[in-house]
Order: sequence, then C-alpha cells, then structure tokens
Amino acid sequence: MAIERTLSIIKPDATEKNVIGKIIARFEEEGLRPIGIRMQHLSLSDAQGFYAVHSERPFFGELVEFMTRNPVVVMALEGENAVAKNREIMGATNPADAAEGTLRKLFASSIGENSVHGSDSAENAAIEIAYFFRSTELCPR
Ligand code: IDP
Ligand code: MG
Repeated sequence: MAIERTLSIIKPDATEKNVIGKIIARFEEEGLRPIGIRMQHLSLSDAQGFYAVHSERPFFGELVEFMTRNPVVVMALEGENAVAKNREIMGATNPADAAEGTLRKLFASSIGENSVHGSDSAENAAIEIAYFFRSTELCPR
C-alpha cells in the first residue's frame, strides 16, 4: 500500500450538528493525518465548480444549495491507502445503505445531506486538493 492524499469535506449538516471534532478524531484514529485544514463558507461558484461533474444530475441545484447553506471544513488527509480508507470510514452515499459505525451511518440524515465528502480516486484527489489548497498550505510530515 502506498501513502496517498485525499480530499475530505465536513459538510454543512455536520458543522451544524457541532461534530467537527468527532469526525476529525475518527480520521486520526484510523491513521489518516490532516495536512491541510480550513473552515470556509463556500460561495455558489465554489460549490458549482467543485461539483461540476454532477452539473447535469437532477439533484445538482439541491446539492449546491445545501453545500453553501453553512460553513464546511475542507481537509487534505494523508496516510496509507488514504482514498479508499476515507471512503470506507465515510460509508455509502445513502446513509440508509451505510455500514454500522461509518460516519454517514452515525451522522447523516439523507442521501443529499450526508455529512462528509471523500475523493473517489487518487487522480481526483489531486484535482480536488488543488481546488481548495495552495501547495504552501499543505504541511506533510
Ligand atoms: P459520494 O459523495 O458518495 O461520492 P456522489 O454520487 O459522488 O456520492 O454524489 C455527490 C454528492 O451529491 C453526494 O455525496 C450527495 O451529497 C449528493 N447526492 C448524490 N445523490 C443524490 C440524490 O439522489 N439526491 C440528492 N443528493 C444526492
Ligand atoms: Mg463522489
């Protein structure tokens, strides 16, 4: 297994529930280290740009509205197999399908308001990390 990086976002439903610390602690416990972290209230264009790949989907408007409703926490996580590990910790997109103990099972309320984002490949992780962080804002160990 290789040391990878992935982009994590703690979404507005989770910052509203005041569980930022619980989510970050879970990543740390599972061996993922935050190497860049910022709280940010996304603008409409920030959210539209980040989710551009979903722009033709019927839920796009709802998704952008949700993601701009309140601040998020954007994080670059580093660790062994970080992309797959983060997806495993997050659980399935729909919390109804998410495994016990996953972040989405614990905190998410619906398929849309599902508490966390995680990159789906190392290639997309690099693109997504660069969307939110300059290289000088990352502090790898
Ligand atoms: P993922 O976050 O598990 O990778 P994607 O299919 O990439 O899931 O969808 C991106 C985000 O769009 C989801 O996390 C969720 O917030 C939202 N989303 C996905 N499907 C639906 C839906 O059917 N209704 C409303 N929102 C959705
Ligand atoms: Mg996705």
